[in-house]
Amino acid sequence: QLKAFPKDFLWGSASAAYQVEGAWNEDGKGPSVWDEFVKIPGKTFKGTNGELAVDHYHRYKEDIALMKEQGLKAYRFSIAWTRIFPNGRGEINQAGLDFYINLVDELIANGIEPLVTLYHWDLPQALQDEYMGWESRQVIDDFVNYATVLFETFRGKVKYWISLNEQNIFIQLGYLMAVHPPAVVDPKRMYEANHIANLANASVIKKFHEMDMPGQIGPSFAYTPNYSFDSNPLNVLAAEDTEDIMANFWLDVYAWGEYPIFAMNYLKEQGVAPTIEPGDMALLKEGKPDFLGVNYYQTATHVFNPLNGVGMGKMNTSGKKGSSEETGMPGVSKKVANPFIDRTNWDWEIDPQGLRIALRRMTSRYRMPILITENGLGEYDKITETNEIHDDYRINYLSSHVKAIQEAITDGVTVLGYCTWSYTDLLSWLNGYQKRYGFVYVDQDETQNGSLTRYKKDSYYWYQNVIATNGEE
Ligand code: BGP
Repeated sequence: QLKAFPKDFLWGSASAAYQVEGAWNEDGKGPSVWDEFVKIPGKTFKGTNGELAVDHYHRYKEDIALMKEQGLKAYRFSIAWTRIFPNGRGEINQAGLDFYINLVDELIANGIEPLVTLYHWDLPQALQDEYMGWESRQVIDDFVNYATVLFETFRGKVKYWISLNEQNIFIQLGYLMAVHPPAVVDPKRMYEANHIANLANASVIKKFHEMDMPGQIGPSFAYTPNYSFDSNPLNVLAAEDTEDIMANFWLDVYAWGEYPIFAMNYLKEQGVAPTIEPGDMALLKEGKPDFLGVNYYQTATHVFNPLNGVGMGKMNTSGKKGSSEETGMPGVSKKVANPFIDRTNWDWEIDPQGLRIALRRMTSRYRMPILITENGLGEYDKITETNEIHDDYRINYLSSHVKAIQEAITDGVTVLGYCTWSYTDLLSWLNGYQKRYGFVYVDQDETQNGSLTRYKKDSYYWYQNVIATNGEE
């Protein structure tokens, strides 16, 4: 017998500033690292960027009207730091702040709970130029200062805050795989920047609590649970080591203020462990979040990988199934296909049980409430001549994941809410506009040409019913 979803469960959906807003240089906004990065030829799919995106900046009322009609309970969005502080700090740009004041007011007026992400990857370029962004401890004060303005502005109005979105992703893709800014391959710099991001995250959470803010705050972690390919103990150990290096390495810090033992030893052996200064570990413990946010898309299955084995491969950003390269950590593990699991056209494994496993692992290790801040299916969608979008594949994906959440709740996990990725279609950082996630189709083709007209997909109506029945469908 499955337990029912809690009465006040936050049925939500999510987006991020750079991926939806557009208006990249309007009303005093300064450039972010992404505004600059997309100008480098070859960095994104066919040169797509978020300069116009889906023009949510000018169309937010229309988008919120669609949310209201659907019955959406919560909308997660991110604030662009460069709208508030065009150069990262200094004078507040009131016009930029006003946009978010209006957005939050409009959501609340329509009965939708705003869930605000402080940082979804769009670091002010000025701070990158001045002191190398996340590589300098100066970023900690600047981030706290920026967040404090938002806490003061939205005190009492915004009850759920996400500190950093997917620190594990922006750090690894930025400093190891070189596909996000600042696009370098340097593990030592990566772990240093990551440690500083941990300190910034803890500092902002600590500040939130010191200010006695009504509400809750936590980071969003991109959790890909790791499986062993089989019962060969070598492979089982490989999967456990991967879990330590790729997941516990962030989650243990958020929840406990400690780095996991095996992962840290591995980094020391590689000569890439971060520099820990006196006071750092105490600060990490003081910045304890109220919940853990999790972005769940897929699982990964591993075998042992010898020291001379495969390293970091290229990921599939083309949308051609099977085009991703082999990837692994020499001396630890290598990712292999899981014979029980199908994949998307971008080679992301579709594994609803993996979400239940993720929620249970996080709960048994940390015993904290969990907010699912992202989950969804990126696929090609077709619009018919009568403007319908029959995305049954997305409905299947989401509905099997909703079921897995209910199973996890029945198992004893505390889940505050569920945000699908994404509300409208939007820019996929590296995959352009052809990889769609939304309930709402946006007329924007892969060469960024389109009317930006919104159309409801079949999944829009499906979720409307999920919300109306509190998950019973
Ligand atoms: C997460 C990000 C989102 C979003 C999503 C889908 O990592 O937080 O911003 O983009 O993944 O990823 P993609 O666009 O690469 O398919």
